[in-house]
Formats: sequence, structure tokens, C-alpha cells
Amino acid sequence: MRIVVNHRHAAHAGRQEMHRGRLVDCVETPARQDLVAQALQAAGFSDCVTADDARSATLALLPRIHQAGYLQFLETAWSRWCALAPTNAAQDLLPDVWPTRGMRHDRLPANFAAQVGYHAFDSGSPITAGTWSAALQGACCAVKAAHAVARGEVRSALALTRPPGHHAGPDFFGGYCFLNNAALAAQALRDAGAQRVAVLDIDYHHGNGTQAIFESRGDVLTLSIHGDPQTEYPFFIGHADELGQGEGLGANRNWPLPRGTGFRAWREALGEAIDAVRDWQADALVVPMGLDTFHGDPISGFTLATADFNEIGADLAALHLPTVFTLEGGYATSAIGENAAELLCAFTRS
Ligand code: OKP
Ligand code: ZN
Repeated sequence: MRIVVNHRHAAHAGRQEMHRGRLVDCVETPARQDLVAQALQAAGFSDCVTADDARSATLALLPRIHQAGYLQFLETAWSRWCALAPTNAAQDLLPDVWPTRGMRHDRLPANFAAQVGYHAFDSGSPITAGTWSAALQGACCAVKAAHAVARGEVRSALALTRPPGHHAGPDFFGGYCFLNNAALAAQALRDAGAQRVAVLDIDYHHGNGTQAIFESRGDVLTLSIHGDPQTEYPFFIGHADELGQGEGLGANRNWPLPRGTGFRAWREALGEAIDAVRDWQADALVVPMGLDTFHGDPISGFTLATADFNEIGADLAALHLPTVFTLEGGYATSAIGENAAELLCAFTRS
């Protein structure tokens, strides 16, 4: 397995996120990626590269996944924020106003704060001085991982990156995500010749960004196993009756599972999702790899144990598809490295 490392990830380090009416320390921290890198190195993964050389390919691919206006907003948000007031540079940028039902979504206000809210769906995903450079480098990792797999250099690759990506949609950020790394990998695989690409999201939270990006496309199958949105973030999407639209009808499936779900029931859903990938005759696979299904995760509600990640890796490997993993969630820092290593060791061994 090739590991494509985001060496600029620490440039994105949010201070605080809004949680239940107060600002609390961000749970999506730079330590997360470093801990996974250390654990993978200790487990013997040694094919590690960075992605600077994928920069121009990534810049060409980004507007195929994200709206041009959104990309420009992300790239310039920090300097526009700082230009508003000199003291802003010491402060993260968070939205505080959003368009709801009955308001206009077809006109982008000129007001900067309003633009932030237009492109955001929560107040927990701060934009910082280094957000754009970290997220862009992460996108490069996803594209380079996809190219390595598509060219047959390796059977599988991991985009070892943060911030995560699966909540980021065509023109929106949220859930700690800004650019959708998994979607970029899927598109890069398509462009390199894969006719049908499946994205199987195993993060605790519904991959709403990926679903939104591909919901009207029939060439990318999007599948997500996650906490039931009736009680779990992102709440407003991720139900089982979301099956895609137009040409994408039948190319989206969701497995919402109740908070408290253990590995036996979770693995049954995984089996169904894997069958769906097989039935659909995908010729490449992208796995947004969230490790927040772990029982010790501080913000999630499934009860998987470290050993269970082993079974997940083996189950996924049985598809025998060229596979790109992207690092998504996982906030139990004491276990994130071990859980990632369990899954990826089992995958490469199988
Ligand atoms: C990201 B990933 C507002 C923020 C609520 C958001 C969780 C995002 C999870 N208080 N938390 O899918 O692991
Ligand atoms: Zn998550």
C-alpha cells in the first residue's frame, strides 16, 4: 500500500468550534494525522510519498468536483477575513448566519459574513490562516493516491490527510471538511479509465458531501454506513430512501444505524454495501475511512473494538478492487493509529 502524506496538514489547526451555545476546543486536531502516520510506520508501512508533484493535476480536477466560486471563496476567505479588522487574524473564522427555507439561494450576497454562511452548513468548522493550503495539499494527496492505483503502480493507496473531506459538497463546507478528497479520488480514477467507481463511506457520520457531489451521476456509486440522522450529525440527510436522482437514480444507498450499534449489526450493513459494489460491477473503490465507529470515540455512538477493524480490512480486500482510502474522522486519539493500522494491515494481508 502506498501512503500519500499531507505534509502541510498542520497548517490547518482550528482553535474552537461552536458546540451547544459555546466555543469548545476543536476535536479535529493535527495530532490525529501524526498518530496515524506513526502507527503505520511502526506497523511496517514504508512506501510513503508526498504529493507536491500532483499540484497541477489537482488544480485541473478541483473545478470538476467543487463550484469555481466556492473554490475562490475558500482560497481567499482568510485574507478577506483579516482585511475586515486587524484583530481578526488572531481569531478563527466561523459563520453566524445562514440562508434557510424561503430565502434566496440563487444570489450570493456581497457581504463577507453572509458569504461564509452561504457556503457553510455548521458552525463547527473554523477556517484558519492555513486551511486552504492544508486542504489543497490534502486534495493533491487524494489525486496522487488515485493515480498510483489507476496506473497499476500499487493495488491500494491511502491519502493520509486532514482536514477530512466527506462532508464537503459542490459549494459547501462543514463537518470539519472543506475539499472532498474521496470525491476527487473517485473522479481521478474515472478520468484514468475506470468506467464505474464505487465510494463506500465507513465513517460514523453520513458522507453527505460525497452524496451531494455524485447524486445525479450514474458513473459513481455512493454508499454510506453511519449513525441514523434522526439523532446523529449531520441530521438533515443520510436516510435510507435517498437513492440518487436522474441518471444517478439507484447509484446512492445509505445504511443509517441507531446510536449504540455494535460490530455484528454494523458488519451486516458492510456486507450489504460490499454486495452492492459487486453487483454494480465497480472497477475501482474509494473508501472514506473514518475510524470514529470505535467505542471510545468522544463524539460518536457505535461500539466497534480495535480488533473489529481487522475484519473490516479483510472484508474490503475480498472485493479485489483497486482501492483508494482517505482518512476521514476518528477522534479517540489514543486509539486512532492502532485502529487505522489494524484495518490497513488486514487489507494488505488479505
Ligand atoms: C466529521 B467527520 C458543531 C459540530 C458538530 C460535527 C461532527 C463532524 C464529524 N457542534 N460536530 O465525519 O468525522
Ligand atoms: Zn465522522
